[in-house]
Amino acid sequence: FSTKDFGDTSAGPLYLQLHRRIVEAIASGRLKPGDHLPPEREMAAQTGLSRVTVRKGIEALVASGRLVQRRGSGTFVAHRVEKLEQALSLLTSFTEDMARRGKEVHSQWLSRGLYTPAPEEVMALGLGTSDQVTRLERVRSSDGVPLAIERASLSARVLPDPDIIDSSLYAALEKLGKRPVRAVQRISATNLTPKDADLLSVVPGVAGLKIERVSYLDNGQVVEFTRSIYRGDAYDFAVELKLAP
Ligand code: 16G
Repeated sequence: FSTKDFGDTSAGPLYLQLHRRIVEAIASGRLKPGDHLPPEREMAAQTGLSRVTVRKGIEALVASGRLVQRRGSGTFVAHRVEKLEQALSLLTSFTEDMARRGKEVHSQWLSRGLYTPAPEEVMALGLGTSDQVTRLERVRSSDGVPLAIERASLSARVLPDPDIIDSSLYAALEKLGKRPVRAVQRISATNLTPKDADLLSVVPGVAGLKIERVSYLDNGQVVEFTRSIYRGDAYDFAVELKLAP
């Protein structure tokens, strides 16, 4: 942008002119998802607008979800997602779901290791007093768009070495002969915390889905207890219903 782009008072308030220019730049592809915007001070110098006007324009774009602000690292063009229709009755993994859609999976590790279990992990996994838990915490992305934060807990007896997971947990379990065949899943609404919103590159407070999965082997043994936060605007869950008996 340059100073000659602004100043025509018949074109409406200056912050809306800036807003419009940025929307046009995104629509035309001049600004792409993930692009970093210059700091407010630099944009003010470039456009000849005051910092207050620049801030107002940016705030309006953040509110409408076109831009994302991450604490400490600045303002970015948001990733817009198409809704993914996801069948609820099939026990699939993130990697399998994305492969079926022809999308590439990327996982950012937040942590992984062996820990002393928390009470809810003891309950869900049916652990004994001296059992340890393997925790895997990842941000899962599809074609570069972060969609979910997954926190999986497994008994260390099922998965003693967290480092054997390459990209897919279910593929690793398959190799160990422990691929789950049944699961109970619970879904509830949540507003993303600032930290989770940061990890998913969306604005804090937007709708998210909290999904909990407990999966089992054929013999009834629990395999995983996974708590995930999914982007609320990215998924459309579908399930077939039968007439109640
Ligand atoms: C899915 C599961 C999660 C499982 C993961 C394994 C939901 C809500 N969660 O994302 O429980 O741990 O798949 O994926 O569906 P991976 O094999 O790609 O690591």
